[in-house]
Parts: sequence; structure tokens; C-alpha cells
Amino acid sequence: MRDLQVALGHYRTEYNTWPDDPALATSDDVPAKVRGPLMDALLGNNPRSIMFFNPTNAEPGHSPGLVKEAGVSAMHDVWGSSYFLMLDMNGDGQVKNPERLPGAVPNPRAKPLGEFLPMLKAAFSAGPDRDPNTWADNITTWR
Ligand SMILES: [Ca+2]
Ligand SMILES: [Ca+2]
Repeated sequence: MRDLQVALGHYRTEYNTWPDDPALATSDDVPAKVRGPLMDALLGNNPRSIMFFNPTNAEPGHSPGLVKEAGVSAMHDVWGSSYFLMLDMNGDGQVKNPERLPGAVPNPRAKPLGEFLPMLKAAFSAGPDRDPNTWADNITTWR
């Protein structure tokens, strides 16, 4: 997850924008899965063919790593789910805190955070229960 964050940062520095992927359009407010055009862009499908990210390949069921889901590149966590990502698309330097989205079940042991996270990107794993809405077992880049 850390490598993914670094790769996105380098992409942003190189092109002064995020990868061109329609699935990211709402990622300021709603988590996007780390898959598809976003992954391909980080793997080298970008204007200067730069490889920003070089993850290990994984077979489905033998995560973590890069898998092909019906021909689509996806980055899986150790429990076989795609990682999730929030990106600052509107340039205000923050993203919605996904722990506070409708349907989220907060971690009772974690200090509640505000409605927004003051960062350009935030990634998380759904954890061993493979449910992104249950935060007690989710693994995040901001905690
Ligand atoms: Ca924002
Ligand atoms: Ca979970």
C-alpha cells in the first residue's frame, strides 16, 4: 500500500495530474478500487511510458499483488480484495474521510477523525473480512 502511495505521488509529480481513469472522477468522495486504467497508467501506460509501480504478480487466491480480473489489472491485498483509494480530485488538499461515509461501521477502539482527511491520497484495505465498510479490521495509510 505504501508503494502504491509512492507511485501515485511520483505520477502526480511527473504529469501534474492523476492518472486518466473515469473511475477516479468521484474518488474525492467515494473510494475507488485500485484496478483498471489507473493500474495500467502506473504500470507504464502513460505519455512517457514510465513504470511508476512494479508490484509482484499474484494468482487469484494467492495475494497480495497484481492480478488480472477478467483481463483487467487489479492490485489485491493479502485477503484477495482490491485495495481502495481516495484521491484529491478537486485540488482542495483533502479527501472525504471514508470512515465517515454512510454505511461505515467505525472501529470502536480508534479515535474518531473528522469528515475530511488533510491529504491528497489515502489508500486502504478492506481487511480480513473483505468488507470495506467495517473499519475495525481495515488497514489504512492514515492511521
Ligand atoms: Ca478534495
Ligand atoms: Ca473490513
